[in-house]
Formats: sequence, C-alpha cells, structure tokens
Amino acid sequence: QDFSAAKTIFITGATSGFGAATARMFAQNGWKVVGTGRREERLKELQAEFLEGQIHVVPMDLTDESSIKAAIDALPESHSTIDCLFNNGGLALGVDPVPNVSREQWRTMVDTNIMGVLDVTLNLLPHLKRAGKGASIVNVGSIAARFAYPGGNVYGATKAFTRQFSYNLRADLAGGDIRVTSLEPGMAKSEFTLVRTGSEEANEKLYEDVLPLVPQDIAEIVWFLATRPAHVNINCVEVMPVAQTPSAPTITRG
Ligand code: NDP
Ligand code: 8X3
Repeated sequence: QDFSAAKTIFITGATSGFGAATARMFAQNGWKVVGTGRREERLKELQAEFLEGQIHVVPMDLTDESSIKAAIDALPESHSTIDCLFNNGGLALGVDPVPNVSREQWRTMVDTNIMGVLDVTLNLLPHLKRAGKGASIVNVGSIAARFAYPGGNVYGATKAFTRQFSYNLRADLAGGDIRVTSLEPGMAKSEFTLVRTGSEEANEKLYEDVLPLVPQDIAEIVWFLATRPAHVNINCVEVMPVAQTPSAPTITRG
C-alpha cells in the first residue's frame, strides 16, 4: 500500500493505554503513525501489527530533551509532516497527601508531564506547520487539574499546567493553522494506577465494581478532534465514565 498521501499522527506514550489505543485506531483508519515511548519492545510489537511503512517507531524519553530532539530530528521524510500531535505520555507517582511525599517523584512528574510536553511541542511545531490547515495538537490533561483530591497534589498541578498551556499556546498560534485541544479524562483503565502505586492489588481495587473509561474511548475522541473541519477548534473536552461525577467540594467538620 502507498501511504505517501496519508496523514500522520505523532504520539507520545504509544506503548500503553490511551497512546497505544490511539495509535491503533489511527493506523486502522489509514493514517501513518509515529509511535514513541521508552519501552522499545512494545513499540516494535505495535509496528509489526501494521503494514510496512505505516508506523514509524522511535524510543524517546520525555524527561530527556536530547532524546526528544534526536527522535524528532531523525524522523524519516515519509513521517516528517505531522498533522496531529497527541501529547499523551505522562504519569502520576504516589497517592499520599503532603507531607508524606517524595521530592524525587514530584520531580519526575514535573519533568515528564510538564517539560516533556513543552519540549515535544516546541520541537514539533515546524513539522505541524508544514501540514498546514487542519493540523492539530491534543494535550492530555486530567479532571485532576480541576477537581482536587488528597494525594493529587503535584500530579493534578502538572495537569492544570497542561490545560493552561493549551489555552496559552492557542493564543500564541492565533492566525495560523494549528488547532489546540485540552483533553481531560476522568477515571480510565490503563497502566496508570499500576505505575502510580506500583501495586497490582491497588490497581485491581480501584476498578472493582465500577465501569471506568477504556483507552478506546479516548482514542475515539482524539479521532473526532483530529478529523474536524480545519476551521473548527475544540478548546477543551472533559470526559468521565458514567460511574464518576463532578461532586461537590467536601466539608470537614469539627
Ligand atoms: P499508561 O500508564 O497506560 O500509559 C502512559 C504512557 O506514558 C506509556 O506509554 C509510557 O511509556 C508513557 N510515558 C511515561 N513516562 C514517560 C517518559 N519518561 N518518556 C516517554 N514516555 C513516557 O497510562 P494512560 O494511558 O492512562 O496515560 C496516558 C495519559 O493520560 C497520561 O498523561 C495520564 O496522566 C493521562 N490520564 C490518565 C487517566 C487515567 O485514569 N488513566 C485519566 C486522565 C489523564 P513508556 O513507559 O514506555 O515510556
Ligand atoms: C487521572 C485521573 O482522578 O485518577 O488523571 O487522578 S485521577
């Protein structure tokens, strides 16, 4: 098959969860995909599921600017015009409230969820500009940016950064072709809680007796966003499973 006229999505965190589901959905619909993440084996598995020339994979560490630059500089010509950037890779570490926290975990969240998104965005802008009308950036925030909960401390704050950066970036790009969306999911089943807690048991417990969002739900939203007519910018999408609600702030008595 000839993919020369196909559009291309660049995905951070394509090795798991939302990123992996989005990579598959776009590839199934004829797009070319650039899949990135640290786990090379998983990237190769993803690539092998599709036709030769459709998926370009490259290991990339969001906490390392030189790794980001190297991955983007080495994009093959076939995958170097980027129609959609899915800034998805990220993580939470720790569930305990302040002060029972680890400065190292805080630093990793800031480096990954904030600096990683900034470095990828800045380095990919020329490639998005080349795509012209209809190009888009989808940044993954979280409901944790707006709804506080104990233990959400730095994770939620990094996602509040993502949300405001999305809006500010749109202001800076005004008059150009690139759209920007802040996509803010609630509870979803992926490796997120396993990474956050390091515990299979905690992971199982969180999803007990509840129907969370699944990565495919997010992939479908990214597809919708990336395929709107070029003059339409959806600023923000907040999505939760029906089992979750934006509840009232809690009150502590006594
Ligand atoms: P997963 O843990 O399943 O996937 C996270 C992805 O991020 C992996 O592909 C991982 O790749 C990548 N990643 C993490 N750290 C780095 C790094 N240093 N360098 C490169 N890639 C990295 O979780 P989700 O799919 O759920 O998470 C995707 C995004 O969605 C995250 O930003 C998360 O904060 C956000 N989110 C998740 C929600 C949920 O309930 N699941 C709800 C709201 C938002 P690798 O380890 O191979 O590097
Ligand atoms: C993940 C959603 O509420 O578990 O971003 O932190 S939450």
